[in-house]
Amino acid sequence: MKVEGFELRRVAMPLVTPFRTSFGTQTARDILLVKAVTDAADGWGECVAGADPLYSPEYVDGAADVMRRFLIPALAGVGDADEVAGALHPFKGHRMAKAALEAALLDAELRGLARSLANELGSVADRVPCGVSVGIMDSIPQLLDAVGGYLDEGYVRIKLKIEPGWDVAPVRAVRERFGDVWLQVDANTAYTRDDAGHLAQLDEFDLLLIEQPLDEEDVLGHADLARVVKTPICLDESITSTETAVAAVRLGATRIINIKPGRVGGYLEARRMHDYCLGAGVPVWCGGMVESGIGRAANIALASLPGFTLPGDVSASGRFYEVDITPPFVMRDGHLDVPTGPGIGVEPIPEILDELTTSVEWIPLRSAR
Ligand code: OSB
Ligand code: MG
Repeated sequence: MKVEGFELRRVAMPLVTPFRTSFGTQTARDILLVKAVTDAADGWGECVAGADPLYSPEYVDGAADVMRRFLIPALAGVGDADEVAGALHPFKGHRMAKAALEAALLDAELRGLARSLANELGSVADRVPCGVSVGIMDSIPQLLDAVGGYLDEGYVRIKLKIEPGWDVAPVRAVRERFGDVWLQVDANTAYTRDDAGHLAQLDEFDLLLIEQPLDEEDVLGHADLARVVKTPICLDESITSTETAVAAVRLGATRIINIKPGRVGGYLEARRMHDYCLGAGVPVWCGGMVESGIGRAANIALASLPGFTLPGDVSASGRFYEVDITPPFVMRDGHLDVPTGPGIGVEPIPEILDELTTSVEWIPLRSAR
């Protein structure tokens, strides 16, 4: 495959409702889409970096900068997606930017071969169960309304975002109202080691897991916390590679892992992490980053691998977007169908994409071949 260059496109997508987490409130996504133009086919990737470096050190303007300044030039001479991680390895971090470039090349390559990403990754299912991530609300009645609405739609698992001051009471209220639904919480690093006793109060609610209670660098703190709290700890932010996953599992810091392809540097690394976890008996689930249909399609493919035994933050397009840039993913019976077409199986709808686009930049590749 000869790569001619990459189009970097920014897309502004309003959310159906504000999404509040312990690190901020989002009302729209400023998405960086990457289109790889090759002699095989064009391919699409989505960069999941947020507008601000609040979830991870990456942010969307920084991702675009590192792509154009360092990453894309380093891809000159790369002939297929397998070679991307090696070519970009000298550059530290910036995994979300790297993941988007690799995803675009992988999509192009697979489209050229008329093979689906799901097949390529090792999919074993034709549909995946849908979980939903529910933001922090102003009041418990408002939260109960939102959760009730999602359960009526068919979501099979509820994740509540928590932070100090919004934890035990909302979890108790949801448990009391909705009975034994699959329920878990995500703190996005909002607690400290001193909160161990407080977090242990969540044990009585039979949660599937507590996601990333402490700072992302405090892996040891999670291991200590796991000896106080009975509910399984699941790391998100702390896990940036298969190597960090292995270390966290061995330390006893995490019993379950949230795999987000952007956070770990791409779908191929995500598969590697999955393979390790499957072998080690560590359940995994597919995280979400409020993706458009481009990233969502690829996440659904990943979530259909055999080790993804827990429902992911894999929701319908309508959970976040009134209008998606691809044909919307619609939930049926609490599940989404795994795309079967070439590559990620979906493409942007040109008129909608153009309407939501805020800038486009073409970066040609000076190929060494
Ligand atoms: O921690 O899982 C997270 C969204 C943005 C940043 C971080 C997280 C989230 C979610 C999202 O919880 C969910 C989704 O895309 O469904
Ligand atoms: Mg999380």
